[in-house]
Amino acid sequence: MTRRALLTGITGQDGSYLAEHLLSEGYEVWGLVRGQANPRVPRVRRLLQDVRLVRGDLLDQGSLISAVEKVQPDEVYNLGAISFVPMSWEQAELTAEVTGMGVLRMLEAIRVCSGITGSRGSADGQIRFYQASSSEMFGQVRETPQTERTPFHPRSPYGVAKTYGHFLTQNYRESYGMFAVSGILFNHESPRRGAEFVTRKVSLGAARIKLGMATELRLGNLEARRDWGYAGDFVRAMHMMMTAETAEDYVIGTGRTHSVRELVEAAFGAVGLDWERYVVHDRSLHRPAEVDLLCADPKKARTQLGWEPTVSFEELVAMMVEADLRLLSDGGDPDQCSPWP
Ligand code: NDP
Ligand code: GDR
Repeated sequence: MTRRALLTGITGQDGSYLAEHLLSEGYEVWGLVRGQANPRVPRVRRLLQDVRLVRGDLLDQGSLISAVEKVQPDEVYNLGAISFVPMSWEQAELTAEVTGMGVLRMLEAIRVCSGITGSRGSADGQIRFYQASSSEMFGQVRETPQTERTPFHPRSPYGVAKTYGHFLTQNYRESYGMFAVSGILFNHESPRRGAEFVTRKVSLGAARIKLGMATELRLGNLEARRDWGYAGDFVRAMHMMMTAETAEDYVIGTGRTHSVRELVEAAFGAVGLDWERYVVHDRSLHRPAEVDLLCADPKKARTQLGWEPTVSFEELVAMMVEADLRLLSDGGDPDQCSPWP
């Protein structure tokens, strides 16, 4: 029997890669899309032609119940969120509603549509649920590298909202016996990454300067360290968690950490430029509270799921810079269109 998956966040980076992966595994894939005239929906229709779309919004409980009733999924992947950390200070309440409460609404939609009313054990064979948890939950880290047992200390309204969603997913697993898992994913990037995130900002910046379209790149904190991996690798891990025998949470990352400064050096190096001549440090881009250092210990995923990343930091940066050089040379506007596929 063909398995059916429903994805929120289909118009985002991970939604696109996960949809492609699930289609290649023979799934029927549905994407939840919101808004009356969402400008990203035509792109999904064009580039993910085999994905079927259903209307709904993580802010609207009824719409999620209707979507789950209509699609009758075997698996739900909750990727939808306000995902840009700085925006979570500007719109903290909206972030709590979408990134935090949205998880509750989707879990409730699944619970109601599955007819789960009692306590644990009643949900066997029901809809499986994946929550896109984040390394931002670790925030101010007390140990490095971070594992599934490292305590959380989120440093932004986004991190706090994700922590709520994480514990709620665990709670629905414990309360109702639902197959509900969280992937604690560290930063993952690709040529499809939104232009507001630092890796894409840097790959676009280096490509623009190389092509004579810009003369400088303004960045905030150059000392922050992140464990950056490739999105294509990370969506495989999501699927592995959802098809595992037992419902468990996993840390997913490469186990290597680099500073923003090293990222810039690698990206400008890839186009043969000396970054120090072009990068301007801009204090106004610093965050009210920073996450200084993230580095995953993905041992559990490696040993229990057999998951391994396949793209190194250097390969990832080169891939993104090359894609942006091509996009800009072809006259593409990264704010309006995307370099998919
Ligand atoms: P993106 O920012 O690229 O995509 C976010 C998605 O959320 C978009 O499809 C957006 O749709 C959707 N969305 C926003 N608001 C709503 C809403 N009210 N109802 C339904 N959908 C909504 O994120 P990524 O693909 O990078 O990340 C996917 C998930 O994984 C997110 O939850 C993110 O927080 C989490 N995560 C990401 C990591 C990363 O490094 N990429 C690491 C760890 C966790 P629309 O087009 O309608 O705006
Ligand atoms: P992050 O990603 O906050 O880790 O969240 P982002 O790329 O925005 O920032 C990474 C680090 O780079 C520093 N930085 C800058 N960041 C941006 N965006 N722009 C700049 O100009 C800049 N200069 C320095 C930041 O201070 C930060 O330390 C991402 C998102 O995908 C989340 O949704 C996800 O949960 C986490 O990764 C894991």
